[in-house]
Amino acid sequence: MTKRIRDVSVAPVLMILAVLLVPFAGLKAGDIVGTLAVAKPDQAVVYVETVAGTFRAERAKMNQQNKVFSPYVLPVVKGTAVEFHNSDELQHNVFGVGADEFNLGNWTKGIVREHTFNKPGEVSILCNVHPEMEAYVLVLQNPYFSRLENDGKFRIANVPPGEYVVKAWYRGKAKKQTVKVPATGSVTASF
Ligand SMILES: [Cu+2]
Repeated sequence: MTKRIRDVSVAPVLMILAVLLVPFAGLKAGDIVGTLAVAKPDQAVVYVETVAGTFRAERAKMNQQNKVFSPYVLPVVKGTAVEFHNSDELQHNVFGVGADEFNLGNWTKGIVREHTFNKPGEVSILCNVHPEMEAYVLVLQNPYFSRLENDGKFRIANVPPGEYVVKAWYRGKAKKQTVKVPATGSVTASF
């Protein structure tokens, strides 16, 4: 009789503990940090190749100004609609080759056209009016990517714990390595 009373009184406490602790189990995540020694840090992206799950695509923007695409490389999650802006007093064109092929035609200042990137991979962005213009859209599976600070440092934050292939992309070439992300803290990827 005494035993039964004790069991009954403990059960609700255990249930409350379980309810409190379970959500925190899903919040465990670590960071992937490192440095990429490249001449132009704004032309690099470091990203995790594949992470379990499906991820929401945000909208993104690429500009054309002074006959230069900006940014030089735009990482996006698959399904992202990218707006292409023309900020110059002349005609530009936008076409893509590589993982996705399209041509948005030519247009003048103030007009915005867009393309939705549904095919994963690297897409070269070019302008057939100005052959010297070049940029890239990297269509990625997940939002775990990072640009570089001016000193080459990167941090991919809040990655679910596990083993991943990390790629360091720079001006059309990529190096890769495998890292094990801890439940808390960070792991360094040395390229
Ligand atoms: Cu142009």
